[in-house]
Amino acid sequence: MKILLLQPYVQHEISHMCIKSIDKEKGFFPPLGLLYIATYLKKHTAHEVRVLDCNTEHIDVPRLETVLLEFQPDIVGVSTITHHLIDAYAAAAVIKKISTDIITVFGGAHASIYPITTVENSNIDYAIRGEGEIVFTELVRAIEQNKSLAEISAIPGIATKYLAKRGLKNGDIQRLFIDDLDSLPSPDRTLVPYKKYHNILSPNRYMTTMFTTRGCPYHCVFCNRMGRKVRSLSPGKVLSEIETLLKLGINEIFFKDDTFTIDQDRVKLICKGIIDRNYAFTWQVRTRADCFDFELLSLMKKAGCSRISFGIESGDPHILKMLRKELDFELARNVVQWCRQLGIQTLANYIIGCPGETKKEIHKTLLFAERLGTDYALFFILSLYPDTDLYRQAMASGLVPGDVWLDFAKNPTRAFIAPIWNENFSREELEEISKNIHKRFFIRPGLILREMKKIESPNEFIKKVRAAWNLWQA
Ligand code: B12
Ligand code: SF4
Repeated sequence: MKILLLQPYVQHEISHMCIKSIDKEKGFFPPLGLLYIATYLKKHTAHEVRVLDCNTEHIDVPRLETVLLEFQPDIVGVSTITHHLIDAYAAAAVIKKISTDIITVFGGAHASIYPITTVENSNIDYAIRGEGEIVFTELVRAIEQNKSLAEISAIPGIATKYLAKRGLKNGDIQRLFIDDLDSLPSPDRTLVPYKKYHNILSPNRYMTTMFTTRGCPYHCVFCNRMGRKVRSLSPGKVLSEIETLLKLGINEIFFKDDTFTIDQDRVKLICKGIIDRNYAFTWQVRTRADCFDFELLSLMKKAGCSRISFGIESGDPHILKMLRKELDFELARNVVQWCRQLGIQTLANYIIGCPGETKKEIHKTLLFAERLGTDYALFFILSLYPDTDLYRQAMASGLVPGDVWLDFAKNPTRAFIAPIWNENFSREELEEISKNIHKRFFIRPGLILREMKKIESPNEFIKKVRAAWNLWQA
């Protein structure tokens, strides 16, 4: 059979939690979830598998129709987050317009929250809840073997119209996690034009993303992540994936794990491996500021780590407590200082518009950010994502009028506005505050001078000037 796995072209993202001027220049990351699934399928079956990232390849709906007519897939898997649902549904509609025989399967963060609601859409046959490598392969096998809808509906992790008609709810579908990550083949980046991916923070390099763990054990109330249980690739498997990437000419890796340094001993082994094997590339990680010691940081620097991104969230301890972030400010200050000493760049993410927050607390966050002195800082407006504790609190308190995300999942319209915690500020006020904070943080003579010194190429210079100009005009 022919299987197409696609990431739809995004034209109607429903909300931006960061100001658009920065968003515009940020670049694209490869569709890692689809690459994992495609590589697994190719290893375990003989089907013809293609991955299409419509965004980097500029394939809008009319062009998708042409691609579908040419490739003639039997099954199309679509990956989507809730925020891109309008475009994902448009892709499903065009697939079924070409032929109702093409089987459509949805997966990703959205289908994992709303599997039954997803299959209630007439253009979608199946939705997978959770990690898709094994279960999608099982589904493909079941389709190949002409299994009945009732038989397919008995496979854990799959939502079907059969189950929807029998009244099952979204939460009734089992959410699957893969325990042994080493059993998965490393995602084959050559299935997409991997040299086209770029990011404002690495404008002149061949970059890619990588995951060495899945899941996060912390309990931040605003977050929806890949499960609480942390599962890790062994250091050996991480190193062999890195080696493959280097052979492809990739020279920058963004480790996108929720908390890369959650197991410090494992990271030390990875760093020692990179150093011993003389792998030459730069890399950056996302993690918490309290999962470090100086020895680990020094080793990371020696192994090529160039930037660390932390979720600090707030400069006010009461707000942090309410967010259940449990972050030690003192440790965060130490880590940023160690990074400066070692020459590792730092990026801190903050959130404004939290429950109970007034201008006083926001000002405290800004002052904290300035004093902390990370190289970059982003101030996001708190968005109440579906399936998070904070969203449930907002519904229970009446701040959000009912389950607006579920309504959107059933009937996505462009008029939908993602809910925020608007107890003390309107959306417009928060957008204005966010703009002003970014301007104050970024448009400082000291920071501009420092940025100029870091520029390595004319291309990088143009991108940074353009982003700064957009920010100035915002
Ligand atoms: C990296 C990342 C980003 C990156 C890159 C996104 C990209 N396009 O690749 C950046 C920083 C750009 C980003 C931006 C945003 N992101 Co983001 N991001 C993530 C993150 C941390 C990891 C995603 C990832 O690559 N995972 C690794 C792969 C292996 O896992 P996966 O993609 O989930 O795929 C697995 C399964 O989902 C499933 N699967 C996936 N697709 C398919 C398809 C089929 C057919 C099947 C069967 C299965 C399947 O199988 C895969 C393998 O196991 C997740 C949080 C998390 N930890 O998951 C949030 C997350 C996906 N992002 C989220 C959001 C909301 C956004 C933004 C809208 C935020 C904003 N507006 O400010 C933007 C959208 C921008 C954009 N154009 O994509 C939400 C989505 C929530 C939801 N309800 O859908 C998440 C879950 C985080 C959260 N806060 O809750 N993001
Ligand atoms: S915000 Fe970060 S630390 Fe908190 S639960 Fe989510 S992934 Fe974990």
